[in-house]
Amino acid sequence: LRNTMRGRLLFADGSAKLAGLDANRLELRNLNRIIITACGTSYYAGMVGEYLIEDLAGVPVEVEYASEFRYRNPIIKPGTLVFVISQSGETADTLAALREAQTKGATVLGICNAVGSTIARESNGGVYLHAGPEIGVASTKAFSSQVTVLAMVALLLGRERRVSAEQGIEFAHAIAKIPEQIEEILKLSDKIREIAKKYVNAHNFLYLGRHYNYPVAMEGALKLKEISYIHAEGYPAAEMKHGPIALIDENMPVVVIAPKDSLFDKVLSNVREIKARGGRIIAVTTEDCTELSDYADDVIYVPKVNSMLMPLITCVPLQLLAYHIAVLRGNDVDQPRNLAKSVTV
Ligand code: F1P
Repeated sequence: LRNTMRGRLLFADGSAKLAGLDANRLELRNLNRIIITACGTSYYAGMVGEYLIEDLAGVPVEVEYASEFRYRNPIIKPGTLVFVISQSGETADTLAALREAQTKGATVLGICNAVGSTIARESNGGVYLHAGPEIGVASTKAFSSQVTVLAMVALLLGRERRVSAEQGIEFAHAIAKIPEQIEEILKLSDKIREIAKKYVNAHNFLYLGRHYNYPVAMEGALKLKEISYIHAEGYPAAEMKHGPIALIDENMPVVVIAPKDSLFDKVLSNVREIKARGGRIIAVTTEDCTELSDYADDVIYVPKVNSMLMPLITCVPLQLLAYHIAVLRGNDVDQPRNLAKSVTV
């Protein structure tokens, strides 16, 4: 994450085509619509990107699974810019989406980790994450780096449209503080292991979040599925009433991402509903929250940051929770069964 943020993304990378955002200034200036397409964790990073770009720049964004994009007939008109996101740069569906978009005349910018990968080479431009190799199959630091790059894309687009210089500087400073704040969360690993011990035998988990933390809920659930083989679903907290609430009982832990922000009261009302149905709650909230300890069985406190950057913070305890549950279950977290590092077929 530090490398991604140190500005290396602004410089050309030898033979590689992903020369950074500055190299694509023209494409970024002229766009009127963005499509982001990716698979798995990269897709959830794309969802955060959608929120960021629409909030900061007011440009309409659609996010679509690359695994679907290739099978339908997406409308791409002049002024549509396509971003493909892939840690490995080799995911077959994402590569196919890239080619489909290019066939339709779109400029495609890649956000990739693997230097010289096929997606990096075939993209018309873009950004390398420089996050270092992902040792495990399940993406973790790639997610943080992808969201960081998307925050920078949003900031750049916003500065050219409606974000003032002061707001831009404040946002950039907030991004720069994130690595230290993540270091603080990593110190909670032992505490999260203790929490994990209580839930190691669960068969189903529900993850809930609102707004910027909805994609994090999806990503948290994916991490648990990938490495612990426990079924988990991520939902927007307000959707709970439209179905998943029927599942809630003492056997299904609910992970609620509930930072103390403008939506906190709404999430708290979800928490009360879960409690009233005997559900067990693991809450992730910010250090200034005093209310959740009355309802949640376990509370993980994280530093408070700008709501737009909260996914960079809240994803980490969820990664640690999935990691500890998986280790306690005796799983190989680096090589989970049935999963490939690059899904090339
Ligand atoms: C996409 C992805 C990862 C997941 C696993 C399988 O990969 O779904 O998010 O953790 O590794 O592939 P990529 O296109 O980002 O490399």
